[in-house]
Amino acid sequence: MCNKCKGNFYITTPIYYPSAKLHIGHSYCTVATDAMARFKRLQGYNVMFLTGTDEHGQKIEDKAKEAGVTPKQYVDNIVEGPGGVLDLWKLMNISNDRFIRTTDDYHVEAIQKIFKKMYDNGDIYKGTYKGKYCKPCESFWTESQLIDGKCPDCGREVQDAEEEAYFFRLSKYADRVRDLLENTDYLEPRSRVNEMVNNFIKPGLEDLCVSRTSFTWGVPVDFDPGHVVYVWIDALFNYMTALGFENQAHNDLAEFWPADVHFVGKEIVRFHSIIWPAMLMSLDLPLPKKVFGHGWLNFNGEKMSKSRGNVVDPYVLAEHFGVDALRFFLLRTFPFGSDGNFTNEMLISTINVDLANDLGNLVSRTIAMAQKYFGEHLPAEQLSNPEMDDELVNLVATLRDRYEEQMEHFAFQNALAEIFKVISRANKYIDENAPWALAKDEANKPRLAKVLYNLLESIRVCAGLLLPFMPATSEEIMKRLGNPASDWDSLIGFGLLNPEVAAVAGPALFPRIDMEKELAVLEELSAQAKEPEEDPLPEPLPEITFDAFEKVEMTVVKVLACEAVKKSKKLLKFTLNDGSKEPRQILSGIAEFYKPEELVGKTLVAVTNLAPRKMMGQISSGMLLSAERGEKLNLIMLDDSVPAGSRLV
Ligand code: ME8
Repeated sequence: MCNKCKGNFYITTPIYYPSAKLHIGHSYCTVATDAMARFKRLQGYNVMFLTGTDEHGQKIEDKAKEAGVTPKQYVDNIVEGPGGVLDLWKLMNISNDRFIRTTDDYHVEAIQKIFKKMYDNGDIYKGTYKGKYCKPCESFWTESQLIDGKCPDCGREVQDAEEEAYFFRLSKYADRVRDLLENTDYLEPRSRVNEMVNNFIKPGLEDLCVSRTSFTWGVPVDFDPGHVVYVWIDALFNYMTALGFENQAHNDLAEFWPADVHFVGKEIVRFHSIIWPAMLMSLDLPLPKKVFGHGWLNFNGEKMSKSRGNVVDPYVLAEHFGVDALRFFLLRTFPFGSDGNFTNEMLISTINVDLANDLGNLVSRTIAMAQKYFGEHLPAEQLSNPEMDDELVNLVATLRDRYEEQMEHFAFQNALAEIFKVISRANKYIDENAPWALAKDEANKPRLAKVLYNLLESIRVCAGLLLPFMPATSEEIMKRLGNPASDWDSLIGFGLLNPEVAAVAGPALFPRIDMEKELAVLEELSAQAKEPEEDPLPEPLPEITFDAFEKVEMTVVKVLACEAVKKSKKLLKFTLNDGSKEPRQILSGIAEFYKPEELVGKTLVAVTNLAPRKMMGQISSGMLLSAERGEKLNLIMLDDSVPAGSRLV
């Protein structure tokens, strides 16, 4: 640790599973972690901020096979390729100190040693795995853990699985883990403790299957070829291998372990609050000080996913609205511990109200007035008026304490609310003091100078505290104020700014967005981004004999006339030439797919030996053949050269 530092602070994000490009929901946790890491640096801590990618497992192996590349090529592209994870974090201004890939050699070797250690101490043993496996989640479940027979995490189908496997004695640590959860602040928010204890510990913790033999893309168990280490063991230990645990690649364990906090999404709290501490207990290692389970972001009330065509692509959003605005929106709008609903309207209105109106206007109005009334810099002669000034001055002077209190509890939304209370108060202070009126009389100049100074000093403190959220904006505002002090010590109290401050104007920090226009653009992008979802294949029918098939008479027919059936939205009435002398009448429920006039003259296929039946009071003698999948329907149409009455065989 450096002499001047307040202490060490180690913070992590979940390492991302690169099975698909990241969406804005994924960025949420990393942006929050970045804000926390920057806050701690601002306070004067020596920070280690780790993020990375979790690259093993069957899902990756399957995806690579589908794409016709090796698993390593597949993950390399998503992690390091253009528009990949590393590019995204660069774009989002993520200030991680380290990036781990679980395919890094040092990590793989360390995981092998860790697995062997737990095998040697008796906490990993060999047995047979019988149970259920959720492939997308890479999770094993017992029958009793399933919800309605499906994966309790994602609700998808699970498969039967049976194989020789290694097990970790999770059951042995049940009491110690329960004590950790119930009697310490290890897991937050507190509501997640009850969820873990009631859903997983009380029903009885079973030993955990920690190796697989049905695929190969994982860390091999070096003393038993054919087995690969369960992906969650591999993944969880990244938090320590990245610091040098069981490897020589790094050497920061003594400085940074145990971690101060792991930020994780709510669905992986179970892994971090039950399995992770149990494994650390098994190896007699210090436990992380805290796990914080944040909520999920939905989009327009639905789960985020690329296939839904939501504009949740962080690249698109950042290009349209700017990185800082996006970072700000994520942390200003949603309480970190709860779920939130992302909408484009909310994003635009937050930018317009908080950033364009409140912050942006405060900065541009104040600097414009300072330049207009005083030119290069404010004069040293300034006149206070406690009655007018004290409320704003006190609010600014004590802002850092209120902000810090919220930040220490990861309450980003509340910390920002404190800053924006000051920004609103400062805007009101402009109206109360009406600098434009003061400027009319030369005698008021010292008072006018003080009013503008108070505003510029308020802006400096707010911009300094906004740094963890909007690093580029904070820097830009400081630049306009002539780069005054903005370290932690300078952000408490009032009056540190040089009275003769030389403020420089610049373009609008956040231009106002035309809501209607921008929503239309996003709508268009959303439609383009939509990856069509395949309709599921229909259920197969039971087998029939050839005899049964031969009994179906399929005849080529020509449409002589076609009209809608009155009072029916679905039915069309066809008059058909089936090759016989008499025209045949068939009613078909396809009105939503075809206009009657476009079918006249077409050559179709009908089942002609179906018993006639009455529909809407009219006789239908047979059925027209069509192809159906999902919502789509196409009549079977033949080349018009095929004569009516031909039989399909
Ligand atoms: O879980 N809103 O990786 P992952 C908020 N590899 N957070 C979301 C989200 C949303 N809509 N969608 C995803 C893994 N996340 C493991 C972690 S750590 C040892 C291993 C969050 O790529 C999710 O909650 O599936 C998780 O915290 C993170 O993105 C990574 O998810």
